[in-house]
Amino acid sequence: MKVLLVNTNQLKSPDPVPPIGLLYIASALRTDQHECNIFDLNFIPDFEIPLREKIQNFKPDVIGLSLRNIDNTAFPHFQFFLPHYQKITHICRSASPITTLVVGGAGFSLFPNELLYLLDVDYGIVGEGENEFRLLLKALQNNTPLKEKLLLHRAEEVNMDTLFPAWDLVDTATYFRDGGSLNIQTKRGCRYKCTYCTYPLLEGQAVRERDPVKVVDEMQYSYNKYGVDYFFFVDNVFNYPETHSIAICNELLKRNLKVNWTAYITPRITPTYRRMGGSAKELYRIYKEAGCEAVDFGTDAMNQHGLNVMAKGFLVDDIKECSAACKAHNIKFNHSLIFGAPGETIATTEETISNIIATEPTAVIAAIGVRLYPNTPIANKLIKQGWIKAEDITLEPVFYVEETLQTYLLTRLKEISQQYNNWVVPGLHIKMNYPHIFQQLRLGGVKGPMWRMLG
Ligand code: B12
Ligand code: SF4
Repeated sequence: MKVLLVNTNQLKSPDPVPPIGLLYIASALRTDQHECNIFDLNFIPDFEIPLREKIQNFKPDVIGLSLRNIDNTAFPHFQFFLPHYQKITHICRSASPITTLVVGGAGFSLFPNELLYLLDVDYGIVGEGENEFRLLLKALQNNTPLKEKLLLHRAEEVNMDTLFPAWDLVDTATYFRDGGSLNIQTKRGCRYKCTYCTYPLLEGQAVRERDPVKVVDEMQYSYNKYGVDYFFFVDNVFNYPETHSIAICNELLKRNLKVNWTAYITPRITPTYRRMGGSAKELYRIYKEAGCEAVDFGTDAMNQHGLNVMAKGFLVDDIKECSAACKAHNIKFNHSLIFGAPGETIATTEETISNIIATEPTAVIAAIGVRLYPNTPIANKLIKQGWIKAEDITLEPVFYVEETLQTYLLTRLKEISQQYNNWVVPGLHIKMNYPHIFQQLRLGGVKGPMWRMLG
């Protein structure tokens, strides 16, 4: 079958993101000899006529739309992408009314019922698309279209060792130049249960690892073919389990692959790793040796009350230990924070601010309020407490900001970010909204996450 996969994402902040999910799907579809093309809106700002022409010329049997972002989760000035998706589905439908339209992606998977209702499409696939999309195409090929419109990821588990993105279908070299890194996934799933977080919902709680050799094969391929020497590990938590991340580092070192990388890290050391004689200092030493240049800590708060409320499962001392280990090994680090969680007060807020400053981070990215998503523990609790109704947690972003703190946070975070050059507040558009400067820096060869430049 002829399949046109559309990357609908045009958001360039903080960086243009290559549609790696679509590329995994394309390579899975190719194993069944389907002919795949990718239409990438990231490179076609004014897409209406080109998309129409692409559909009319390629004549796909199926169009797969990847919906990544619903909004940019920035309170109070957020962007909302539903109208953009409605425009795209309308173009696809009118360009070829007989083509089957399928949607999927992280954004879709968070709000499948609402989006199926609001978008004129034939099928929606929730969760990982590799197997389910293949099954759907088989059914369409056999003229046995599936009865249900919403397909949950219920096919057998994706075999992590068969993953290999079809990088040849997008402009990988430009993505690397403009984004400063190339994405790669080493595992799926997150075993933690932070109260607000959607990642375990999207990828499950069981951690499924890729063979470290295959991970480094993929890195080697991108290095050889496109000159990629900076990677972004898109795992929810790269350092869980530590042993898997270390195995990847060892493989990089064995091959002497001279690349840098960055990742999302949880600031803690597991008891298992400690029992093996490990420590933060040792872990970050290995990371550094294997090319780790910058890590993004999912810290959220740095007072014990806030950490408990968000069920982070680590202590203020863990954050101190991991930050100090980064400093010791000259790894740049960012603390991502969420201010205004339930029960936070001025005192706990100030405690977080002073503790974070004391770790001497390269950067701090501060969010105001907790974006609520269906089925997360925090949303369920707030519904139970009567703060919000389940039906009000919908596509259009709702943020929980502790009521007594709203005005305080807006003023205080603005003040802090003026005082400290390395504090970024996306919701207030502070130090985030300079696309032209970012582009110049990238063209000048700056790699890695942009927050790196702040310290
Ligand atoms: C890593 C990451 C980042 C990194 C990306 C680095 C990079 N170079 O790639 C950074 C830090 C830059 C980032 C930024 C942002 N992110 Co982000 N990010 C993630 C994360 C953790 C993983 C994304 C990923 O690569 N997954 C791996 C790939 C393989 O999975 P996938 O793309 O989802 O694809 C699979 C399925 O979705 C499905 N699928 C995908 N497309 C399609 C299409 C069809 C037709 C089908 C059937 C299936 C299908 O199959 C794929 C393979 O299994 C997710 C959370 C998560 N766990 O998913 C958030 C997530 C995608 N991000 C999110 C957001 C909001 C953002 C930002 C807007 C935040 C901000 N304010 O800056 C920006 C936007 C950036 C941009 N330009 O678009 C949200 C999106 C939902 C929402 N609320 O709108 C998520 C889901 C997190 C959340 N809050 O829940 N992000
Ligand atoms: S915040 Fe990080 S550690 Fe916590 S559940 Fe989400 S992905 Fe897992």
